Amino acid sequence: MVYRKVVAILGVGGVGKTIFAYRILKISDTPVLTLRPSYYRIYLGDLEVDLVDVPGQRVFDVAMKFASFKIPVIDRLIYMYDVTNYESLFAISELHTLFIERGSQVAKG
Ligand SMILES: Nc1nc2c(ncn2[C@@H]2O[C@H](COP(=O)(O)OP(=O)(O)OP(=O)(O)O)[C@@H](O)[C@H]2O)c(=O)[nH]1
Ligand SMILES: [Mg+2]
Repeated sequence: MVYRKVVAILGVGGVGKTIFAYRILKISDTPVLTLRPSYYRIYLGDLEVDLVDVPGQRVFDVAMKFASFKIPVIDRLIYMYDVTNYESLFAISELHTLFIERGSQVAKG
């Protein structure tokens, strides 16, 4: 039995989402601006993880792009911020608020 989980990486532009995915996959490239969603598959024993790297620069942009993918089930969210950029930390809470609002709309509909 293979278990499959979908994990999305969220955070504003430039916080290191793509390089984080690259590190996990041991890809040594330097990432360029992410314009499209990228899916990376990771195998951990009998767990199959689809890591979703989300494009977008500002909070609303990231949230809208993420919503537009219409991923049916997301098991985990990874929120990333840049420790040298205070605003990118606040952005996480704004992103989470937008995500919860969207989630409750889906639940109501
Ligand atoms: N050395 C080092 N470089 C980092 C780290 N995080 C990010 N960077 C660099 O910062 C830049 C932005 O990182 P990305 O991984 O592209 O950031 P992103 O969140 O995917 O940003 P988007 O361009 O919006 O997709 C890249 O040039 C990375 O090489 C880190 O922890 N260590
Ligand atoms: Mg990126």
